[in-house]
Amino acid sequence: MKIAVVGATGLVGQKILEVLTERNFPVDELYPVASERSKGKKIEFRGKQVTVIGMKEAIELKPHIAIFSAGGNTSLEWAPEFEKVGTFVVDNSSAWRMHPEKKLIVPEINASELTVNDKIIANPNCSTIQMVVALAPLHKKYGIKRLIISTYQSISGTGVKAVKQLENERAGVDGEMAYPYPIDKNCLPHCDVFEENAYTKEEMKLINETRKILCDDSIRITATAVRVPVVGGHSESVNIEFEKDFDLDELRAILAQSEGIILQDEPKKNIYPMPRFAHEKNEVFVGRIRRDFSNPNSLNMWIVADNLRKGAATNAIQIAEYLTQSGIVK
Ligand code: A2P
Ligand code: 11C
Repeated sequence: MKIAVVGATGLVGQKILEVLTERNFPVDELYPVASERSKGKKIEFRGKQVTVIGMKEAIELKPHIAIFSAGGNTSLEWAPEFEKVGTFVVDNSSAWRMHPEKKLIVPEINASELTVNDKIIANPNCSTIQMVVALAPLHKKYGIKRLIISTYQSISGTGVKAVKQLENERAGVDGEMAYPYPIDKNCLPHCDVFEENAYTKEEMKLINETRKILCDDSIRITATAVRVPVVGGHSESVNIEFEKDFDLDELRAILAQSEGIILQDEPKKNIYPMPRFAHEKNEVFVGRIRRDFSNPNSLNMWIVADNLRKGAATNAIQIAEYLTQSGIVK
């Protein structure tokens, strides 16, 4: 396979190269693409130095699959150009996620919807991916009526600039700020920009993308997304109201048997999901599962995953794996 990684010098791009190697993805030729200012730079892939090329050059090379992680505007402009030469694009940005004709894919849930006609495939937002992996099997069994979500999102979701801000703050030096306030010893109820309705874009992604992936616009969802001084790994407190009542042991068993989920739910032994534990893992960790005694058919759970892996690189590569293994990409 000829694989282009667009945004190869970025945080997610670098993770994509790492995960391609770890999962032994069949890459015969790798085309790392970045902005004009990075053209000619060398990056390492599978122990070899590979030269970063520009977008036009990559399109001429007609890769089988291009995995994009270079921002929404880059995807809007360039994904259709790759499509024209027959490349399948797996896009990590928000550009195509809510497009009515583009599919929003989490392989454990809906990869089987993909066909040869899906040339631009959207990878959901990191906080959505980890949550729907846990929700989908429960929705199937008990029917989700309403979700109340609070997130505790790490700074690597913002990018290199935010990681640098925290390092500078901890070292006591001045530098460029990714956030309007210090992030060390702080929590910002502010992920991505505010919209007219007083929710942030991140909160609206959780609402809209979840409904699209679970194919159910009737689910009522509300969310508060918070940035915390954790370098990697997003955590989420999710309150779920179901249509049907549930047996907690049965519900736990469903989660434990579901693909991509690791149940960590032994609170008496202090076993519950945490970003430190989820770091560099591809699975979604679920715990603190307990009945919400204030409302019928309801429970609370705590969901954690590595946002650069399952939230971005791993999910995108699982989509690429499905494309090759199903014979959609030949
Ligand atoms: P570059 O390193 O040349 O700026 P991050 O989100 O971690 O900042 O990474 C963004 C990635 O997207 C980087 O690899 C960046 O390349 C790349 N990128 C940004 N703008 C463009 C563009 N117009 N065309 C191609 N790649 C881009
Ligand atoms: C964050 N979820 O943690 C974001 C990062 O729409 O793909 C990814 C933004 C996106 O801030």
